[in-house]
Amino acid sequence: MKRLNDLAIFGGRPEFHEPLHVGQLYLPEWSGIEAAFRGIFERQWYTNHGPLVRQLDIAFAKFVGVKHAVSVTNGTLGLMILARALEIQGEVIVPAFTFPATAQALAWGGLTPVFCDVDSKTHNLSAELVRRKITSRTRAIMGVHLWGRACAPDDLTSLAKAFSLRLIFDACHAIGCTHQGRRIGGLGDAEVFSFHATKVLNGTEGGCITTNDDILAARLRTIRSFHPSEEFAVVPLRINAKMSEAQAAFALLGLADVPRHVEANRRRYDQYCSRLADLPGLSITSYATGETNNFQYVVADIAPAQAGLTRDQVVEVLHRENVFCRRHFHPGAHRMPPFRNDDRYAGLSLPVTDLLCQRLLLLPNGATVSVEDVDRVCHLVTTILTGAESVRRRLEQQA
Ligand code: T4K
Repeated sequence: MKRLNDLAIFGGRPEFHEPLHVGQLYLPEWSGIEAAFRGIFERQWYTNHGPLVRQLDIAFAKFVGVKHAVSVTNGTLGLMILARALEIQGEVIVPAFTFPATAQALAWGGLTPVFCDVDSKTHNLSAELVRRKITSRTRAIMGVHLWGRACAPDDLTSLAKAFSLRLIFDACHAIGCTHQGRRIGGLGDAEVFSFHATKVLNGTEGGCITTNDDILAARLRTIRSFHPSEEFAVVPLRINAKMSEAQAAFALLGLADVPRHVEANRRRYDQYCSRLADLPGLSITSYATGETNNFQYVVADIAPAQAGLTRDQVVEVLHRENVFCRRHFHPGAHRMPPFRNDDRYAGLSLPVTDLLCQRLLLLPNGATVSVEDVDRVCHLVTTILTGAESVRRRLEQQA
């Protein structure tokens, strides 16, 4: 195991020969992929609502416990067409502390995101923060279940009702996660999941909108395609947001594996928590004991005054060791184009978002991260933080 002077910033060899990424893939068994693709080739039916997409719509609705699941090309398109299907126009309150797709999907639909700060403990919107942003122009609230933690669904539902607002959730992090013991997916008017390659359930790319509203589901199914087989409702505008059979094949195989992957994620998460428990200035984001999380995200908070290093300095040293931990999310969505150059957002103060953007980092987790990998990453982090002063001096010399 490395000592301080063996770190790559001091001239040592990187701990990992190959990059260790945060977004590790959850690959299905090769035999399953082969069988699924044989079926696709034999049917010669690649897209346009083939049998695998239909099967996935049914299977994911059952998995989540909702009436309807509408698979789409990816989560971003899911968010875009959901806003369109609900005919939302005007302002939508969203957290700034999220992946940029959340807010940019609204902008694509001609909507105006109103950025809201998040709670420092949950990293999510709270009803109190949202209430302060509601004006006569507000039409909807879009919560994000960040790190798979439910985004105040009960309070936001009451608030949305009181102000006659639409309530939708970006559930892209929340596959398999629960709120009050029930799987996330049936909250608000509808929820949107991502099946991106790095997600615990993935279709390489992909996404899915879930809802209990029959009329909304019919509109979504019509909007997602120009293909005549999918006309269920009269809608003003359609788009090609179809999922392909190849994507559905991966997602169906992955769906069966979710419990196994979640359990393995949880073991690695626990390992990080116990190995890094006593480091001053570092804490790992916790998940509610009464709920299920997918443990995909191991989120470390670096408090610079106690740790002796900033989050960015820790990230730099880990990158030099080939550990590609991520600064999610940096910067906040409000500080990215197109919003950062928009006068309407000038002077926006979101102190918790800005703080989290400076302090959080994601550590590697996922199917291909071994117990030994976690041990080595934890050892590196421990070496870096216990030698914080020397590390900082070294980084300053190299700057
Ligand atoms: N809302 C929220 C809250 C979201 O988090 C996301 C997506 C969305 C909406 C939009 O959903 P989608 O339209 O994407 O379905 C990744 C994912 O690309 C993104 O889907 C995800 N959230 C976000 C949290 O993470 P990046 O830019 O951080 O990571 P990316 O794609 O570069 O992958 C991370 C690392 O994983 C890479 O550096 C290398 C490794 N990797 C990645 C891929 C794709 C592999 O080893 N193999 C691969 O095939 O966004």
